[in-house]
Amino acid sequence: MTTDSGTKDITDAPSLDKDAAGLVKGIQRHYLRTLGQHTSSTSNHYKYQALAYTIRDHLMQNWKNTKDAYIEKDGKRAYYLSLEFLMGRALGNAILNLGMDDETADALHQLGLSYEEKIEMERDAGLGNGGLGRLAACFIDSCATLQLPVTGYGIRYEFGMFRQLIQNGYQVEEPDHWLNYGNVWEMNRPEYTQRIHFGGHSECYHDDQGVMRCRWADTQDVLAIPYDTPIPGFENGTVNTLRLWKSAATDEFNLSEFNAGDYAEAVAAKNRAEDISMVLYPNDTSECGKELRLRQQYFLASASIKDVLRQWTEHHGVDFSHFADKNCFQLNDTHPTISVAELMRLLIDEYRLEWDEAWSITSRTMAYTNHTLLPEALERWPVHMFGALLPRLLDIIYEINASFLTEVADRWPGDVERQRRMSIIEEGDVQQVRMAYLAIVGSFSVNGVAQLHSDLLVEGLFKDFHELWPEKFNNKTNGVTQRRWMAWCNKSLSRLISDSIGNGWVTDLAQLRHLASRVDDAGFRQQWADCKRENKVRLSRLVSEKCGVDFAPDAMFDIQVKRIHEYKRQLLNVLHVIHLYDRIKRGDTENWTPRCVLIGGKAAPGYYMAKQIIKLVSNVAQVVNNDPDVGDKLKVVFFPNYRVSAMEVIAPAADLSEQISTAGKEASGTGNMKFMMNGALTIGTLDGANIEIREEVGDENFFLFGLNAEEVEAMHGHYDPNGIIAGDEDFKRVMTLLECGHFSQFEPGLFAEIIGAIRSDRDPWMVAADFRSYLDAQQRAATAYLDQQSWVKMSILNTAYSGKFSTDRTMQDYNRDIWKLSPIAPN
Ligand code: 62N
Repeated sequence: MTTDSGTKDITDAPSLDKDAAGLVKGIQRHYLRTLGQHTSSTSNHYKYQALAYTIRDHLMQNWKNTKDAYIEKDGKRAYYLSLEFLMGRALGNAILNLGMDDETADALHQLGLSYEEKIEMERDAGLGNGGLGRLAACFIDSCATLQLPVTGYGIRYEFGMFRQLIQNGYQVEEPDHWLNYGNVWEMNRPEYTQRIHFGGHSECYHDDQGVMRCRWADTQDVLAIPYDTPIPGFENGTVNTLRLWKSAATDEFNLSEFNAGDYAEAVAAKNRAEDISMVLYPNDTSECGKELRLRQQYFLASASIKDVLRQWTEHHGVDFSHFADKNCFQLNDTHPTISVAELMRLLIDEYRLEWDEAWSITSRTMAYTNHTLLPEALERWPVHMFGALLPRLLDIIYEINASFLTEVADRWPGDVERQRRMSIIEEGDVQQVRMAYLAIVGSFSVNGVAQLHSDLLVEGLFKDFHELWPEKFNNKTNGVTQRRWMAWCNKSLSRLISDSIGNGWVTDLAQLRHLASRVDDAGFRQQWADCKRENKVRLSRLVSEKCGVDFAPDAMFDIQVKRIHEYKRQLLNVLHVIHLYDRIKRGDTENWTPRCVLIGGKAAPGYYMAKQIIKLVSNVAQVVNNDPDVGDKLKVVFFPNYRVSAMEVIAPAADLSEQISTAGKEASGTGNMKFMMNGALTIGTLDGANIEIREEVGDENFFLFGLNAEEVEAMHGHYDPNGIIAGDEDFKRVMTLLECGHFSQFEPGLFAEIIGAIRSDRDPWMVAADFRSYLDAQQRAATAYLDQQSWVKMSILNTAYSGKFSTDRTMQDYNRDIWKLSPIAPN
């Protein structure tokens, strides 16, 4: 386009050809001109990069159009604040969402390159621990597909989740320097840098109008530099943004030290600033209490809120009267909850609003999602640490608490015990800031992530708050994105499904229910079984490569992958494996169902018991896999370095999904949904979203066992594991094998703590209580598997009834009840 003055518009880039020929040209151009590669024989990595740049080119115009449309429509917007975004690989997802899969395959074929090899060159973006981080990634995928104006805000960790090696059966952690070879998907935006304060002190002063005000003085500042990643919707022209902040030293920070002549101290200070975004904390439950972690939380909160206020004032000036109608922050657990105090601080100290007005805005803008019922996982920060690092924010929290406790006192006059219980500040040897309580007080919405979890929250942990503000509390059952967890990772099944019911399920997962009527079609069942088998062959190759064990594709693939934690009860799984081994050794193998058991997941580096459990799985695997009596009846592996890209191979190949947490402990689970969607049957307790999965698929297509949450609670004080063991011949033999050192021949006493935990009447996870019922359910599953015709029917029905568990549905629920955004389509 040429303007009146005869100049050309710099934003008016020529459009690109989406066909294979266009892609070939793009790949060739980037290989030479962007990457400077001259010979076709150099490493695959440059070829991956050339492809990734080419695909990225196709996102850019849509990204710009989406931003323009959001600005032009000026609708309400939401921000997903999360310390974790477990994105995995981006290339395949972008290709899928652009609808360019066939063209890409064709282009790579023309260039004599392998599609799969290029995909595998990409490092996972592992900026999360587990379910909570992956949920954030699925959420922003669905928001883009639904054309909701939602931006993700997080931290650009230099080191993501550690790489897990297994050495001599033990977990060994290696740093994950995932940016080593560059990141094609991020765009550095230094022009939006923010300045973040730490330390110093708060002081009062009179402003130019003589009004008494507070400010935060003598701070040590750090810069927050944004890096944007495009988040494409499915074939809809929308590309949303994930904005991740990197920390950097300020110039004058260095300069003042430099002028004082202390060069070394200047460089060290620079390091301290850059520490903030250096590493993801690998704890998936209890908070570590480290000051650096609190720095990370404030860094994210402050940078993100300032970024939103910058955009607001650019378009609306300093009139905040409609801010709460136009903006909503969703807090992913308590990790970014300091946002409540930071928004207050900015409105009061920087924009000079009155307290009440600022509070009205803040508490109509924040919404909090809880992801755990474990009391030890609730974040608390020592007041002294808080005050030293964020003095002005501590002032504000005290003031929020004071007016909150007045409200409590008005509602329950004289109930000082209740005030003590509900206070944001916990009294005791060391005073602590209770972040969950700050989140509840500061938010208009508080939600759990599955119905049972939400019910238990208001009956237990948050009971007092529910009595005060029942209207705040709600449930939003989790989901997963079917684009990654079916359309991309299970292409053969996706094709079969689309051939059968059309491809509407890709954006409307409920349509899968139309598959239910196909279960009586023997031809369809055969095709379904063929897809599963093909996926099992693919997983077998991976297992053979990573574990050196051969999985026979006709055996039942029995899989538990998730973080290693006592409440998730990988131990119960191992006890069952030992029981199967024991049966084989005793010759009790009539009507045997061959099984391949795969267990994978990372342990928090400081979690001793979790690491012992990994060692136990490895040792049991060692014995079982090398016993000639066992042969193909049973194989067991500990799958190393479980992560998003591994799940893309594992979920499509699973027959049986292990969801065996102690009832009332797993908030939701989301792996359970990925397995169900891919046609696995669940063996599970009445916990988290398992309950809803069973409701959807029907009891006859689900292997239920174990105590329910109420029974678990009632059992405390009466639990007698040693009695249970003594009364159960199978259990006794399993314990004998463990206790005689059969799985620790050269390391006597190795599993003493594990044995002690199983036998302890204070075992909070009650492994022994569910042992018998678990074995029975496993036997039902094994028997069912022998009838392949009926198993395949159940498999189809699991997929057919998985429609509820799409994050498209979850995001529509958040939007209807909490965010209230209008979808905006770009031009
Ligand atoms: C999971 F830094 N939580 C739930 F210590 N937490 O366990 C699972 F503060 O049931 C849900 O399905 C899932 O969330 C999604 O709702 C989870 O993954 C963490 O990863 C985590 C990370 C850091 C911390 C605490 C918990 C800490």
